[in-house]
Formats: sequence, C-alpha cells, structure tokens
Amino acid sequence: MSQDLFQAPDYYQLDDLLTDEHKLVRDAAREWVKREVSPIIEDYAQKAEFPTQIIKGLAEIGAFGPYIPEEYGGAGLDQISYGLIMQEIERGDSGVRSTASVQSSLVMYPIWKYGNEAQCQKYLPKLASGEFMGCFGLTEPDHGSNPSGMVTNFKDKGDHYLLNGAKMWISNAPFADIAVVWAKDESGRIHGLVVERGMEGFTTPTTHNKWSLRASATGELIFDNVKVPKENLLPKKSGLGAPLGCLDSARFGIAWGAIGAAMDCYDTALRYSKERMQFGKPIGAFQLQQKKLAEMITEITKAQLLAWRLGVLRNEGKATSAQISMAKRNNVDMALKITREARQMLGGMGITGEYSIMRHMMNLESVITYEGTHDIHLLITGLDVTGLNAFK
Ligand code: TGC
Ligand code: FAD
Repeated sequence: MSQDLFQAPDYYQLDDLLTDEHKLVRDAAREWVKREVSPIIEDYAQKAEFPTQIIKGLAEIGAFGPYIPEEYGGAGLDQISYGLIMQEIERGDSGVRSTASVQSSLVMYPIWKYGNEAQCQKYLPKLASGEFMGCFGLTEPDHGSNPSGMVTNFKDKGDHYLLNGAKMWISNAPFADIAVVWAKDESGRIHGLVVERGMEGFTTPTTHNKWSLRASATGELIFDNVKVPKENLLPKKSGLGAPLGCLDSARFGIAWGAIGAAMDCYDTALRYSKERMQFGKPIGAFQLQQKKLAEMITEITKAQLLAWRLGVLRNEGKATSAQISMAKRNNVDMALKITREARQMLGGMGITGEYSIMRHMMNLESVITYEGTHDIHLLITGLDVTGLNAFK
C-alpha cells in the first residue's frame, strides 16, 4: 500500500466539541494506526490473516475495554473516547476494529455487567492487556437475525453444565482463549456462559473463502458435550436482553468506526482528484467529481454529528437502543456508499491494493450485515416510531 498520508476531515469544527482528553486519546490511536496498521494491513488482508502482532498495541491505545473501569484493567474512558478509538482503528481496517469491538463490547462488557466479582477479577485484566483474547457466540447456522430461536443449550448435571450446539460467523473464534456463549437452559431461558479453549468437546474451525474482513479471523464454535463449570455462568442477567445489551455497546462503536472508513476513502479520493490529470486538468476540476466529493463530506459531517450526539446521550445514560440502531445503520450505509463513489473516482487504480478503498468497501459489506443487518435496523426504527412490531 502507498504511504499513509491520511488527513482527517473536520468540516464543521467538531474538534471544538471534544475535550482535551478526547483529542489526546484520538490522536494516539491515529498515530498508532499510521505506524502499526497501515503499513501491513493490505498484506494481511491479501493473505486472509489477522495480524496477531498488533494485539499488544491495541491494548496499549486502550482499545480493549476503553470504558471498563481501571480497577479491572480497562482505560476508564467515556463513551466518546471509546467511539473515537473505534473510528481511528476502522480508518485503518474494519477487521481490526472488529477484533477490538468484540473484545471490548461483546466479551469484556458482558463479564463486567452480568458477571460476578470473581469472574471480573479472573478475566477482565487479562482481556484488557490482550493476554486473553475473546469471542462472542450468538449467531447460529439457522438463527442469525432471529437469535431468540437459538438451539444451543445446556443441561444442569449437578456439579457442572453440559453444553451442546454450534455457533457460526464468530469473529476472533479461531484464536480466542475464551468465548462468551449464549445458550438456552432446560426451561428455554437464554444465559451467557464463559467457555474456555481446552475444554473437552469445544472446537473452533476457521471460516475460509471470505471476500470481506479478510484481516479478521472468523470461525465456528462447536460444542459437543462440553462440561462447563457452574462458576462460568454469568449470573446477573438472563434472557435475550442480555446479549442484545452487549450489541448496543458494540453497535455504538460501529457507528463511530464506519466514519473512520468513510473518512479514509474521502481523503484518498480528494487527494487523488487533485493529482490525477485527464483532459489537461486535475479530475477534481470536473463538476461530476466535485459533486461526489461534496456529497461525501456532507454525509461524513452529518454522521460525525450523529455519533457525537449519541456519545453525549450514552455518557448521560440516556441513549435508547433504537437511537443506537439508527446510528449504526445510517453511518455504515453512508460509509459503504462513499467507498463506492470514491472507488470510481480512482478509476482502475481504485480496484488495486495500492489504495485502501476497495478493501474498505469489501469490509463494509460485513459491517452492514453483522450486529443486525441494515434491514433489521430499519425495522427497529420502524417499530420505535410506529409502535407496530414487524418481527412478530
Ligand atoms: P424482542 O422481543 O424485541 O426483545 C427480547 C428482549 O430483549 C430486549 N431488547 C433489548 N435489550 C437491550 N438492548 C437491545 N438492543 C434490545 N432489543 C430488545 C427486549 O426489551 C426484550 O426484553 P424482555 O425483558 O421483555 O424479554 O426480541 P425479538 O426476538 O423480537 O428480536 C428483536 C430483534 C430482531 C431486533 C433482535 O433480535 C435483533 O437485534 N436481531 C439482530 C441480531 C444481531 O444483531 N445479531 C448480532 C450477532 S453478534 C455480531 O454480529 C458480532 S459482529 C462483531 C464484530 O466482528 O464486530
Ligand atoms: P439472515 O438472518 O438469514 O438474513 C438474511 C436476509 O434476510 C438479510 O438481508 C436480512 O436483513 C433479511 N431478514 C431477516 N429477517 C427479516 C425480517 N424479519 N424482515 C425483513 N428482512 C429480514 N455473530 C456473532 O454472534 N458473533 C460474531 O462475532 C459475529 N461476527 C461476524 C463476522 C462476520 C464477518 C459476519 C459476516 C457475521 C458475523 N456474525 C457474528 C453474524 C451476524 O451477526 C449475522 O450474519 C447477522 O446477524 C445476519 O444473520 P444471517 O447471516 O443469518 O442472515
């Protein structure tokens, strides 16, 4: 990939809305991505491999549990700092942001919120430092958008639980040390269990042949009569609302992350449009190319404002699940549209790995699908504004 010349657009002086701490955290993540992610990410995406050597650096910039209290090894930051870190990481690559999202919002968050003190002490500091990596198993082969239909289940065997079933499309699964797994008890109630690598009957086959999120490891979780110690059940919350609560946190991070991918594509296309000459002029002088750039910066600015306001609401404990859902849908859709426009602006060069645009475009096809598809989020907003449930 060419040298990383990224300059972040800030058309509405949004920096004025950030505290010094926000800017410090954001700039540290931005510099780290330039130094550690940009030079290697294209190669890893081509090889379809997650660059495990960046795990330590991700921990150091606070990407693992940004808002988890410092007593558990987290960074103790607010929600806007969390969002800014996700934005900067996804500016580098959505797959790397996925790893950070899963670790923070889908593994550390449920242990912190639904686990007991012993579970927090046992897992959180190691997850924050990257010594342990985690994954989150909700989706099943026959239950994606409709997780309440899950069939993975566990039975009480006196001194342990016996877990059976399978999860698929699980980010980080191939290398995770632990999995937060959602399964039904004998009465059909959903609970979270921490399953550890090495437990007999637990395997994590890798998913191959992805054209998207190639630098993120995806796999299955197979449970064949796995004996899970009783102390591994997360005791403080059960029901579908428990995993969906984790998704709120992860979707919030994605709403910010997608802005990063969009900013990278806009910045690349803007620079290219001033350098690439056709018909004796830089292509940026043509009205059709200016229209594309004008629309991109407008949409990025709107998305930045949406994310920032949502961050304020989250900090105040006032953001609703439906508000988070709207931001996830809008910002990912915005980013995907920008990748397509930016790709065209680079002509043939846009399809090569010399530039990050095509990689972002392919990555965002997963991002618009996971954590609730675009259509599911439309229906969540539809339900919220009409009071009429299209799912039932
Ligand atoms: P429904 O009857 O609406 O709700 C069941 C219970 O859950 C509560 N609830 C929520 N709680 C917290 N946060 C939310 N966002 C919530 N949404 C609903 C609800 O109040 C209810 O509670 P209670 O106490 O009354 O029981 O459930 P439903 O079965 O009708 O489903 C609703 C629907 C379709 C919106 C939901 O299931 C959904 O969001 N589906 C999409 C599935 C999804 O997002 N899967 C993501 C898997 S993880 C992933 O993709 C990770 S990618 C990671 C990466 O690499 O970055
Ligand atoms: P389906 O639910 O089968 O949906 C297929 C289509 O039908 C979609 O267009 C959908 O919008 C539409 N549809 C479904 N229901 C309705 C409806 N009621 N009305 C209208 N349209 C509807 N899951 C995890 O648990 N953990 C992970 O770490 C994880 N990581 C992932 C990583 C990647 C790369 C990918 C691609 C997925 C990951 N997922 C993960 C799974 C992801 O959350 C699901 O793919 C997603 O929720 C959609 O489920 P599905 O693929 O089964 O699609």
